[in-house]
Amino acid sequence: MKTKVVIIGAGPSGLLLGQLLQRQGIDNVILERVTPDYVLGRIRAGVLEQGFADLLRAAGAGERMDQEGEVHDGVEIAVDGKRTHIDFKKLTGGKSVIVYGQTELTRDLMEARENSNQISYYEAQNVTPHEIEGELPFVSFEHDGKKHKIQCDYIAGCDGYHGISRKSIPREHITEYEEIYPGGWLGLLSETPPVNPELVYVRHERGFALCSMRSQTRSRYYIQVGADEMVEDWSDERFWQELKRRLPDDLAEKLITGPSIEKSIAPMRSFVVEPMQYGCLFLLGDAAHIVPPTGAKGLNTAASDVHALYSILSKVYNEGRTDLIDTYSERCLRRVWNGQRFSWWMTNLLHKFPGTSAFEEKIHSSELEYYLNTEEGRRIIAEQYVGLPYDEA
Ligand code: RFL
Ligand code: PHB
Repeated sequence: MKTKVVIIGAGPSGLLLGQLLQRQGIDNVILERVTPDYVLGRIRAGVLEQGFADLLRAAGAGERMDQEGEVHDGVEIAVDGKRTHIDFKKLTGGKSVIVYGQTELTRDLMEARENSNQISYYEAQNVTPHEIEGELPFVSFEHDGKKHKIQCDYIAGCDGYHGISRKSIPREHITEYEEIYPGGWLGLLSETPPVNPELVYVRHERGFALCSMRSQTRSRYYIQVGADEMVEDWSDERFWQELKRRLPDDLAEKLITGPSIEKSIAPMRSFVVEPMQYGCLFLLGDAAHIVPPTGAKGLNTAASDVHALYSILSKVYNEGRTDLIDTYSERCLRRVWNGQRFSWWMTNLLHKFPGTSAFEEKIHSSELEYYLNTEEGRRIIAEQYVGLPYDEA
C-alpha cells in the first residue's frame, strides 16, 4: 500500500491532522493501537482555545461544538477563600474559550473520518516507522493477524507520550527536558449541575482544586492528591468531602454531589523533546510535549502543532515548497515553550507541594496577590489562558 502521510495515533492530534490534510487532497492513513471505544473512554481536556475551535471547523467537524459547546468569557481563581474574576472579554479585547470535552470532539472527528474516503486501522499492532532518514520511508504493522507495509512521503507521530514515534528517533539526535511534580490530579465526572457558571481554580492550604464542567448537567471536578495515592482509596464520598473543604464557603454550600461516572488520577509532568522532527518523521502533541493540566494547554498546544504541519504540508503538495519542511520544529517550539512556561507557573502558584519552603510559600502568595489584584496581572493571565495567535507558514 502507498499513501502520502502515515499518521500514527488516532487521538485528537492524529484525527484532526488527518481531516485537515484530506480536505486539501492529501491522502493519509491512520494507524491506532487500541479500539475507538477505548480512545473515547479517556476523559481528559475540557477547554478549547479559539485557534483549536477554528481548526475543528476547518476540518469539517465543528458543527456540534458550535451547537453544544459553551463559550466562556472568563474564569475565577480562588486563593484561600477569596475569589477573583479574570474577565477574558474585557482584558483581551473580546476573546473567549469554548468548554467542550475532548471525548466529544474526538467523537466528532471520528465521525468525519468515517464519512471521508480515508483509511484508518484500529487495533494496529507493532506499528514501526522505517527508513525515516532515507528516500523511501515506510511503516510496518500487524492487523487481524496479517503483516502490512505502507510506503509514504512523511510520517506524523501523533501517538502520545508513550508512543513509538519519539522512540524511533536515535537518542543522540534529540534532547529531552523534563520536570515531574510530586502529586497528581484526581478527577471525578458526575451527572450534576456545575457549582459555578465559570471554571474555578482553587488554591487552598490542603491543596489545589478545580471546578470544571462538560455541560449544564455534567460536572468535572479535580483535587490535587499525593504522588502515591490510588484511585481505589477514594470513594465518591471521600472525594466530595475533600473538595468541599477546599472550596470557598459559598461554593461549598452550593455544591451538588452525585455518583461518579468516571474517576481517575492523572500524573503531573512537564516534558519537551527537541527537535520535534527527524528526517521525514514529525512529532505532534503529547508525543513531543506534556504539560501539567493546570493551564489547560495540552490539547491546545497539540492543535498548534497540527496547524503548523498542516499548513507546511499543504504548501509542499500544492506549491512544491519542500524548503518549508525543515521549519516545522522551530515554528512549533516557540509556542510549545510559551505553553510550558504558563502551565509550570500556574501549577507552582496554585498547588501545595511537599518540600516547598515557608519562604517560597510566601513568595507564591505575594506573586498571586500581585497578579490577581492588578489589571496588568489579570490581563497577562487572560491573554495566556485564551491562547496566543498561530504563526503562518
Ligand atoms: P493522545 O490523546 O495521547 O493520543 C495518542 C493516541 O496514540 C495511540 N498510540 C498508538 N497508536 C499506534 N501505535 C502505537 N505504538 C501507539 N501508541 C499510542 C494512543 O492509543 C492514542 O489514541 O495524544 P494527542 O492526540 O497528542 O492529544 C493530546 C491530548 O490528549 C492532551 O494533551 C490533553 O488531554 C491534555 N489535557 C488538556 N489539554 C487542554 O488543552 N485543555 C484541558 O483542559 C486539558 N485537560 C488534559 C486535561 C489531560 C489530562 N490528563 C488525563 C493527562 C485534563 C487531564 C486530566
Ligand atoms: C477539564 O475540564 O477537564 C479541565 C479544565 C481546565 C483545566 C484542566 C482540565 O485546566
